[in-house]
Amino acid sequence: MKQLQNYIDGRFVAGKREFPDINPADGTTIAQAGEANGELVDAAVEAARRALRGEWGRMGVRERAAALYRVAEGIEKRFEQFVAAEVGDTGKSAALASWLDVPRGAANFRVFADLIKTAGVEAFQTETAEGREALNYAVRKPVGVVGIITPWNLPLLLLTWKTAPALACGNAVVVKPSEETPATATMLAEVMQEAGVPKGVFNLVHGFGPGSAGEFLTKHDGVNAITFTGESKTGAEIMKACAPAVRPVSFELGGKNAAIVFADCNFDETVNGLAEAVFMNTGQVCLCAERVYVERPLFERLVDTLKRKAEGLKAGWPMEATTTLGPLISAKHREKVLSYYKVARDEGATVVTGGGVPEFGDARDHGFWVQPTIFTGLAEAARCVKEEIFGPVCHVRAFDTEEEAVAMANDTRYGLAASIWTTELNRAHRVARQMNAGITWVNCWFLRDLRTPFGGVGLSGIGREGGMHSLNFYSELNNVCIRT
Ligand code: NAD
Ligand code: 6OD
Repeated sequence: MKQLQNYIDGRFVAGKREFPDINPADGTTIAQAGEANGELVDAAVEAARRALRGEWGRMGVRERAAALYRVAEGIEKRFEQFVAAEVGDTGKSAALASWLDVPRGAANFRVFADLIKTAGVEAFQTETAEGREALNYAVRKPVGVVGIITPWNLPLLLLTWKTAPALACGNAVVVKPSEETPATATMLAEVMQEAGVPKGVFNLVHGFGPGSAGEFLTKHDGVNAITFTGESKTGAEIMKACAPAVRPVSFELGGKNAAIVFADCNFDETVNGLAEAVFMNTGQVCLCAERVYVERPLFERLVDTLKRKAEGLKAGWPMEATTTLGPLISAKHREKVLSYYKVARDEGATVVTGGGVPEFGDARDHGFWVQPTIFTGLAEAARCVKEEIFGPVCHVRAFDTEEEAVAMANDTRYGLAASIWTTELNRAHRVARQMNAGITWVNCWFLRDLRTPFGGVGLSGIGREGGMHSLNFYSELNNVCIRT
């Protein structure tokens, strides 16, 4: 059985206890990962601190950027292996991992290497009261050791989304991937080693959250900042852990995202876009639309067409080219999603399609599959309209006026992403500006430019990453004021 080890100070280190890495497509154990205890987390943080004082700390921007380009190339050289590892851990289709997860893993390193080479700093010429002049300019310095904690839904994409800018800014990192998906993080450590990234710069600890590597990292005195992607309630726990040392945090958390469809939309493009927004990655993308509001004249046609799209998804083995739907990540997560399917029915929903578990008659029956599901008929206060489910499911509701649609879309404690589907330009701008969200897409969904601000409001997060926003979180600015 394959062993997935921690990576500390440039060496692979076995864990103190092992836990299974399970393939969600059929429930089989595909590897054993070694959990890092407190001692190993201490060793990882100390290695990172030493790296800051060593060769890495003295390296100029161009040399650091060159290391990041080598890491991007290293991912691309092992493209198929990364795809296979991501597919094994998540059950997502190889087609999706090849199109989204692995290319983004490499792109994250390239984009932030490019950016750090060209990033400017603020400078001001200041006139003093007595008529002299001062020159102010900011110096960008690394924050220090950054703890990076990531979830299981887009494992490589989300880990590299934080690791790349942190390293670009000259920090050393200790990363803790989800216990559900340890494989591509371990391969990334191999790539770091092959790319000649100095020892201690990138450290990997495997394990869980509370009472394990995740908690040890967030409470560690040697860590200067924590960046986290995951559930909102985990974010709250991490914030408490970081409070005593006033450790800065960047949080990308959950969502209960709305899509607003106006009757003047391009229907085919909209339904295709919605099918992606609801069902991509089996609905396990924080940006997925779980609430769809449709202008009344289009309601029945849209529900009917989206139903046919859902029923046309092919829940297949991940490596089959025709597969368009994977399983959920774990038995526990499936229980959660199925409990919401039940809650929806108890709350009076009409089940347009799905609502249960598919039967295959083969080993997939031991995996964690659910049917793609569409509900209608729920009150806006219903739990399934308010709470994040994180599965292949949405509720569709009709609206009569733009004001009503905006009010319902914004009636949430989350505020990550929204999408608006219309061909009326003025309406697109007007509605987009009113969205209580960090990201609003018009006539598209999850269309990314990595230089743009990414994050959410309310329960969806704290701060923004992306482009200069990432560089600003992963660096400290020291303003130098020189009187001339
Ligand atoms: P999770 O919060 O359960 O776990 C995320 C990570 O945090 C894991 O590595 C886990 O081991 C660790 N962790 C858990 N408890 C911890 C603790 N007390 N201290 C330190 N670490 C701890 O999330 P998940 O189930 O892995 O991921 C799904 C969630 O992530 C969904 O809510 C989804 O919306 C959210 N998400 C948000 C974004 C975004 O960009 N906003 C992106 C992806 C996923
Ligand atoms: O595209 C990204 O940079 C990003 N952070 C996506 C998050 C997706 C959530 O599941």
